[in-house]
Amino acid sequence: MSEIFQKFKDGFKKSTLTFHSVFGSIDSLFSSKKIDPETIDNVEEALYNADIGVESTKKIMDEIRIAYERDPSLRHQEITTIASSVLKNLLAGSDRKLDSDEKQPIVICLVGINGSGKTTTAAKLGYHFNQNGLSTILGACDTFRAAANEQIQSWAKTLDLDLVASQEGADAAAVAYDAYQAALHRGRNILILDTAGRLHTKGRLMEELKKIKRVLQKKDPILPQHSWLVIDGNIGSNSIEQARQFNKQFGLTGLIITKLDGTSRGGSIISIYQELKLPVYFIGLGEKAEDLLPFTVDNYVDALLALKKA
Ligand SMILES: Nc1nc2c(ncn2[C@@H]2O[C@H](COP(=O)(O)OP(=O)(O)O)[C@@H](O)[C@H]2O)c(=O)[nH]1
Ligand SMILES: [Mg+2]
Repeated sequence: MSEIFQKFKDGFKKSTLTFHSVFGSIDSLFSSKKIDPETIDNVEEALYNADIGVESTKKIMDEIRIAYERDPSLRHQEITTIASSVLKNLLAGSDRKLDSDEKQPIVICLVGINGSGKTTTAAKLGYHFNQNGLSTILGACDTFRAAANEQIQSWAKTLDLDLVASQEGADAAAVAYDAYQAALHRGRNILILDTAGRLHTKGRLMEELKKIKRVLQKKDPILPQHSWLVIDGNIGSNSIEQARQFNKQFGLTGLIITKLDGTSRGGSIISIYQELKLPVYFIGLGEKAEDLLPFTVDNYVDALLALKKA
């Protein structure tokens, strides 16, 4: 089994447990034990608890009930196979990789509410791309809190990342501009902009984000090529309204969903994708630098439902 799939499995352990609780043990998921109507109800409850969403749960349950009517000797393993194929269909097209052939430096602007994981993710992204042969530089555009600059500086030091730092109260757009200039001059492949957390309802802070965009676009109208919303996976489907507003006001090109390791609601990726139809580039499965993983539908669904044994 690949190391990356193992990380998905470990990361989604809490969500997987919700699903497993229906069957009693991991082994019985793969067993040829017949199911009964009670198990079917329990599966439905487990899917809700994993935050897969009403629509998606209904689609899976419809398929399971049809299959059960057709064949009352349906086995446990067949239920998971049905769930897996419905989920993979629903998520088809949701996984996306950065195209490293894009015009460089590729600018990725991270936005989202306070505490969603932007700063940590900016550092993890820098580390990930560096590890994969793409040079990066970070721009510390969270000038709102004094601690923000220290936090990103400490990450940069630990992970040996290039950083354009800032001062509390500085103009975030000016920092973005300087960071872009630095990326150009130093020939970096990717510039990652960390920004201040804001509620989508706070007009002034939204204006600050728009200004970052305007200033970059003066340099090149295609900038920033990527605007990714960083969402806390613990909040799950409750974050959909927040995402809609960011999308409307700032324009999003993708998502990063963090903290999926700390929740049993790891199915939230499905409901979020169903609503927003924005591609998911990475997911966060822990606090360490290497805990940001490129999102793939197969790894995700197989890990969530524990379809492959570790
Ligand atoms: N368990 C876990 N914690 C995370 C993950 N991503 C971020 N965090 C933690 O979430 C907290 C807030 O992160 P931060 O990057 O400061 O959020 P920001 O306000 O959006 O910049 C920090 O304690 C991070 O260590 C993740 O994928 N898993
Ligand atoms: Mg931050």
